[in-house]
Amino acid sequence: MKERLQEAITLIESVSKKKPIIVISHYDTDGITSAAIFSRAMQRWNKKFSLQIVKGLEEPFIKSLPDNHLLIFLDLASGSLDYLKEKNTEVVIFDHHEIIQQIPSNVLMVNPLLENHEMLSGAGICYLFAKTLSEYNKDLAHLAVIGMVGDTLEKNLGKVYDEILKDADTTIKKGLLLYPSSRPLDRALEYSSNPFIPGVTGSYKGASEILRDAKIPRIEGRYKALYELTEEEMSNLITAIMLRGVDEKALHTLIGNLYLIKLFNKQEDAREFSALINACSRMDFPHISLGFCLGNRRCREEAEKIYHEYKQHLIAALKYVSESEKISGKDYTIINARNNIKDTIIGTVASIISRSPTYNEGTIIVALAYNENKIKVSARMVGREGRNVRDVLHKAVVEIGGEVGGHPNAAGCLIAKEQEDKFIESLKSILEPRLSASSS
Ligand SMILES: [Mn+2]
Repeated sequence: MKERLQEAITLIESVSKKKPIIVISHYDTDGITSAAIFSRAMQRWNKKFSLQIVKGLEEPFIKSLPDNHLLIFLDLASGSLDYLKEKNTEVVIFDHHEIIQQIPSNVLMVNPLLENHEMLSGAGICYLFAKTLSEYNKDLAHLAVIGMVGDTLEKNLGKVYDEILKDADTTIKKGLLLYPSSRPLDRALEYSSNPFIPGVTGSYKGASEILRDAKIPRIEGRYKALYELTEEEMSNLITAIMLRGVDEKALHTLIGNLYLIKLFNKQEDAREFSALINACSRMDFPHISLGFCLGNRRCREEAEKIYHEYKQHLIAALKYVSESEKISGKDYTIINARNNIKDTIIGTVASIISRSPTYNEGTIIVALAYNENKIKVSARMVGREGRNVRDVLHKAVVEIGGEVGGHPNAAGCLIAKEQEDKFIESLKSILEPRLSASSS
């Protein structure tokens, strides 16, 4: 990795004398923190560049990029090598995604998968790049920690991350991974969607009650934050959550390390920042979260407003789902939210309810929301065992048209609004167990 990073620095140094630089990064938390680290490092290195944040790399977009520029990709592009081969210019990629095509000669790839290196997120790679450039960039390490939890890499950390965590002066505390761990617990519980706690998620009253049950007192008018709990309080809280129907096994997967980092001179939960950055992107304000990462106070205010709004959207959506009429059968539930839930959060809503104890393992959840003249469809499987939801969607859109993307346990598609009834009917017939064995 060291040699590759050095090569990248040499290449950027020489090509930047002849060509302008375009940097392109991904819109999720890891991509935004990658962009923040990279931008600051380039600025300190006196390199000018323009930056774009994108949701993905489609062929037309890559085609539209100019040839006489140095193209630098962060946290993406490992899967787009065949398109990049066509570009008549130098390309540098800092990424950790799978490399499925031959690396063309105009591309310099920095990717831990290439050399059996410890897995790093995009922000982790960008941080190593920045630190190789100058030790002064060590003050960007906290952003690499946010990227790490954004991409949920924390279950398997190696030596490089040990050092990054040290550079960021991170405090690590074991406990329940309920965020924000650095804010009063009543709010953290009210907004908790993972775990989804029946009677508590979305209800301030329920949150106060569970804290009373767990014997967690108010001190000077406010509840303790998760990271301030004693061991006994932590275990009381875990028991109280289990008593509300959250499965013990599911809860145990939510016990792990809390990462507390400093940003704006305060100790804060890295997961909370990751969620905030993600919320800004989902609400279409990636530049605000980028400014936030770079320490801009006005962006911080804006980002917090957007994040708050995003959480309210989510809570309102969950409330809508719990009260609305659903189409249910054996092992499936279809939620047609129409205009009642924003299309940008319908996937998150489907994910949250697929983790709620209301549904049995193997249940398929399909949620629909309008997006102008289209309908955004998100399908999730509850638990690990069950039908392949991507295949289910594929079958359902065969006749009406629509492109399906995703994985066997989480997939989505866009369909035309006129096809609403037809889609639901065809979905039902695929999900219903056959009433008779006869086929024509
Ligand atoms: Mn990533």
